[in-house]
Amino acid sequence: MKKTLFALAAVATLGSAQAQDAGQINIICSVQAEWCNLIQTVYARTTGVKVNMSLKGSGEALAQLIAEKANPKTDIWFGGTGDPHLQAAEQDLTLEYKSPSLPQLHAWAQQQAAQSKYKTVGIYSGPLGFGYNTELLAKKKLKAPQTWNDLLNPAFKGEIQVANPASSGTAYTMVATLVQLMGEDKAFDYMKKLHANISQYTRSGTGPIKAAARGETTISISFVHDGPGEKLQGFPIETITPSDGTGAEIGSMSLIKGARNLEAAKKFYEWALTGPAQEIGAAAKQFQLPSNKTAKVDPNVPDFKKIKFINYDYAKYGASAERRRLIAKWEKEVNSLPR
Ligand code: S7P
Repeated sequence: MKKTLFALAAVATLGSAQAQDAGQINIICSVQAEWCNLIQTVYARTTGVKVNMSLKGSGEALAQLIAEKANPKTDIWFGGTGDPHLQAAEQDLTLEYKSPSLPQLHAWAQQQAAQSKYKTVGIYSGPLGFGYNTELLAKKKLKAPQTWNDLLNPAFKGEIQVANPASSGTAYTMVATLVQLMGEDKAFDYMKKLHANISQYTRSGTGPIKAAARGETTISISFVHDGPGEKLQGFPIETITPSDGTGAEIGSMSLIKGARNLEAAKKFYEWALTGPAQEIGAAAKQFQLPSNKTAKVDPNVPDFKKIKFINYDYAKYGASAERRRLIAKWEKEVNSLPR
């Protein structure tokens, strides 16, 4: 770890003059703790800036930003699914900022910025799919699910976990993906049937794959980039993306309107868009695809070329009214059903 920190500090792009410019920034960090902690350490050691980090999933982060709108305590929101970042932009919670580094980013990351009128930007992407515990499947003599319909197998009753879309950006990505893949009526019929096989709707989107890795559930609906990190810890977990098609998140970053440490936050924002800073994800065993085209892509990052993606409409499904409508419908027509 010491070696990694040293190497990362050496490649960080800010100079030593800035390193003496002590200040602070308040970040809500919506990736996993290992990545947040490594960013905090590397950035503070490289620049001298004190990084106050609060860890929250995407849905919870948006709720906090709405709650503190009149008196923002956050300067920057790093990571988390793109839809809530687009809603924050629409609700005027985030600041318009056009980074000079935009041309270095993949088209999907630039598109996220343009769609929000430059009030957010893509920092990584990751596909939605399934995690499964190989030992539990073998014990139950069951095959790994290949398609969305495979999850309806009655043998999986009580064996699947997914998060609750009201609190989780990951689960909202699933709802929006199914609606786009199947059409709204069929997607809701599907989710009603799936409900019978769900043991628990968790609060956070990363909970289900951790539960599958630890043998607490057989299958999770999750971002598949969260699988290799669990596997590297020795857990019997594999991931797959449905062969009939899936969606992907555009993990995003936003500057907060009314930020108290705006200049420091902008410097962090620029740093976070660089290739070396984006490689910190893989160093922390988090395997999303970096948005900066120059960042090295770790072999554990899912191979996007092998995945069948839907043409996800980020503008439509990132709109507050559409998200509210779909979540209310899910609560009423799906979550209220007995299991
Ligand atoms: O870091 C893993 C990851 O899956 O978690 C992020 C996000 O916080 C999930 O939020 P929810 O709890 O609201 O689902 C993702 O952006 C990221 O890829």
